[in-house]
Amino acid sequence: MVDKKNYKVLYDIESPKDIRSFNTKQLKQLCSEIRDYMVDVVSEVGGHFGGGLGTVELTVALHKVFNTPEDSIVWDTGHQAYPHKIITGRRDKLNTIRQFKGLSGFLKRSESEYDDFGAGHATTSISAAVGIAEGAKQLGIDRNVVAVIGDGAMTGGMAYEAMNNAGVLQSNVIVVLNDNQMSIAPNVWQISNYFTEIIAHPEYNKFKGAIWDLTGKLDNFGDRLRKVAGRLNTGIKSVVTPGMLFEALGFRYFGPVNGHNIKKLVELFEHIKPLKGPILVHAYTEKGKGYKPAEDNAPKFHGLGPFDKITGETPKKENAAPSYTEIFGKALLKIAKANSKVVGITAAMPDGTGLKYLQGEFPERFYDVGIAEEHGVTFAAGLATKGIIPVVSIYSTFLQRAFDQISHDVSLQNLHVVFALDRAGLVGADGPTHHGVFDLTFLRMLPNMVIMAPKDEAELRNMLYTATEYKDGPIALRYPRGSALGVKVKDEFDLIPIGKGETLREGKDVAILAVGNMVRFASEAAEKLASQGIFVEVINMRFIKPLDTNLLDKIATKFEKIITIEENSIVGGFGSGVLEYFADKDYKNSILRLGLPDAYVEHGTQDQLYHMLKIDAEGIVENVRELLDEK
Ligand SMILES: Cc1ncc(C[n+]2csc(CCOP(=O)(O)OP(=O)(O)O)c2C)c(N)n1
Repeated sequence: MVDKKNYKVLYDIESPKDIRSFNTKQLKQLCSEIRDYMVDVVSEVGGHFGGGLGTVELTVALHKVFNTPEDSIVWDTGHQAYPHKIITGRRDKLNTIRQFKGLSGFLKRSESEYDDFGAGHATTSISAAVGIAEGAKQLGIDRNVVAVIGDGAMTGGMAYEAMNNAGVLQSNVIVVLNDNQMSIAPNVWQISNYFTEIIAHPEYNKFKGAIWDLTGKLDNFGDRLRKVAGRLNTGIKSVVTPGMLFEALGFRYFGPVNGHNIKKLVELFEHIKPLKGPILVHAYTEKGKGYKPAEDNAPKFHGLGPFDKITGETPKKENAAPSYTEIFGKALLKIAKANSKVVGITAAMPDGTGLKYLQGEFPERFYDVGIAEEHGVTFAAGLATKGIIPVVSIYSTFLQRAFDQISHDVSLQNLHVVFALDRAGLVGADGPTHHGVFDLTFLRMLPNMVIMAPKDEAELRNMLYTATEYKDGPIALRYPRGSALGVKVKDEFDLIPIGKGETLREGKDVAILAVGNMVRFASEAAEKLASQGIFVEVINMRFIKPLDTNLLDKIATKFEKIITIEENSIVGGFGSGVLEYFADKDYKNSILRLGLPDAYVEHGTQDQLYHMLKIDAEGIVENVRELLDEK
């Protein structure tokens, strides 16, 4: 519970303008109160946490020094922007974060004029900031533009594409590298080893004072040092200027700086504010800073549900069935034990994808490529050319990044790569940036691709096994976020015949062709409708591609009215595939496609969203009755 009495300055802040006159003591007080407020609120409602605790001083210093919102701050990914939300007029709504109709968990342009650029996916900030800076240049406006990017996000290639471009253009962008050495899991950023080596180097420590001077007061000395450094060989030079890598890309490097020293940060930002051209500020921070349980367990506190404020303990879920992720991860391990060709690839999500089980037992057959989905896919394609069976486990929403790699490197060459798309469908609180609702569409258009969606965890295991055994080309399975259904799972695996659906329930009035998670809702709806005298045939199609055309032919003759249902955009997805087949065959049945609309769906719980979109059991009942004109 938030008790206003505990706060001396926080409630005086309605916008960043209110902190511009603060002295260091007041700024420190504000930082401490922002942390307390985050603990108070997030412990009650859940949300992203550790990243925000690590950016408190950076946030306050940036909003103090820069004239936001005229100046721009672009936060990468956006999960670390809770302090930013708190001081940009959203303090009192923070307790609605990630809830239906509440604040977004990420950045959102429509939410605040201080959110210069929407985010949710990683590694977009520098590109967007360069665009904003060049936009200002085009319009003849003088504007400072800052991108704040984590070391995790720096494992994504787009950061380097953007820096290269900024260097070529000599754009007025300031990139703040928020380096806490963590992604969600420990980061796999090779460059951080380079920094660690330099910073531990005795020569660097000899020059350290001068390096810091480069960032501020003794600038002339800094320039002289640079000239000296310029004459040294590369190895020694990098010791004197640890940011040589960034300098090679055309950036001036400042740092490393302690990202929790508000006084130093303010001085530094004041100093660089008038400078022109691309600048990189390297700040070391600690994820979870100031809240012991989060400092001690950064992965857990990256994002979580409500927790005990004093102990950091999260309540145990009672009797919940295991998640699809866990079922997948354990099944993959079992398959890998029997088939030494199978390896797993994750893009920075070993826990989130369940690959941690494989990692634990076969670390040499587990690859964390960083937040580099594009590379991960082409890397898998390379492995597949040598007969390795890569299982690429990426959330549906993040796989969007790698579309060309799936097409050009995998499908076109018809390589046996297994795509395991976790979090497919509506993900709930993370909202539109994270809903995985386009994969059926973007995979279905690709030649050679097989696409499956299990109705429950038993089928998920069998589909994964089938995918690893299938040798003919790329094959994908997609499954939802959250707990599985709790059905009985037998230990050994069964092969599922490719392109074969199954009839789960016979009916006579209407047929529902369902895939994945929607099969259970269709079955529940059929049960309800039966008690109302309406008899629905329920078919688990299993395969979005290839479609079971024998089954479709039979359905076309047996039923006049057919419903397709999928947890994907109805544009170009499973229902579209059925429609195309019916059109090609000149079948005249009437087909109603249920699924997600051609619009970005907001955040809320999964159940709220299913209900809103009328694709839960109740919604299907309504749809069927309307279709049969019996309402
Ligand atoms: C393209 C993409 N892949 C994966 C993710 C999932 N994800 C969210 S935050 C995060 C780690 C980010 O690490 P970093 O940038 O260092 O920020 P920190 O949390 O450490 O502050 C990951 C992998 C994502 N948001 N976007």
